[in-house]
Amino acid sequence: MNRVALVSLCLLTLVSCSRPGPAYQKVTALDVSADAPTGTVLTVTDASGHSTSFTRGDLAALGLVTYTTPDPSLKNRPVRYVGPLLSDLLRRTGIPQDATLHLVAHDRYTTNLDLKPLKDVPLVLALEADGKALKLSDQGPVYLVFPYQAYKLNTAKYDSAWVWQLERIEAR
Ligand SMILES: Nc1nc2c(c(=O)[nH]1)N[C@H]1C(S)=C(S)[C@@H](COP(=O)(O)O)O[C@H]1N2
Ligand SMILES: [Mo]
Repeated sequence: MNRVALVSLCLLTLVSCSRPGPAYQKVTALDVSADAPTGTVLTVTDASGHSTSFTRGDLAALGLVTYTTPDPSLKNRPVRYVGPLLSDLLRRTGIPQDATLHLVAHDRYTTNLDLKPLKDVPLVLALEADGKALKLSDQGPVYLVFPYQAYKLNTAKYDSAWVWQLERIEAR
């Protein structure tokens, strides 16, 4: 076997044996457009009834990540979402990672989400889509998105948990 072939084979072996990287990348800053939503955008209530309010800046300060995932409400068009990990928001507010969350949207849509089967699946509280701040008029200011690009998730079960205009999270 010649040298090039041998090196290629070694590289291929390395790539196929290495563990997959995380399903997201870290991001340093949000889009700072002048019309980005201000004031409280999300209120989180723990199981004892204690509430914490978050502005867009508060949420960004949790740390930002991004991934590009097909969006089921947009005929699975790939969209690049940016926002904090839901897991980091839960850590900050003292809510267990395996809680059941009651999600409430501005349009009064509600749904319950059991996080137990989603351990280590990086759900993102998207604040930005394809480089633009999400506003109330386009699914924002907060949109809960799932890494469909990287995890085989039951869409019949989870499409309904992509809550847009998400205003409140209550731990049950
Ligand atoms: N705020 C809000 N989020 C929502 C909904 C809604 O009515 N309001 N519908 C849910 C449901 S049932 C589904 S299947 C997905 C996609 O909804 P769509 O098919 O109506 O676009 O969004 C979810 N998120
Ligand atoms: Mo739905």
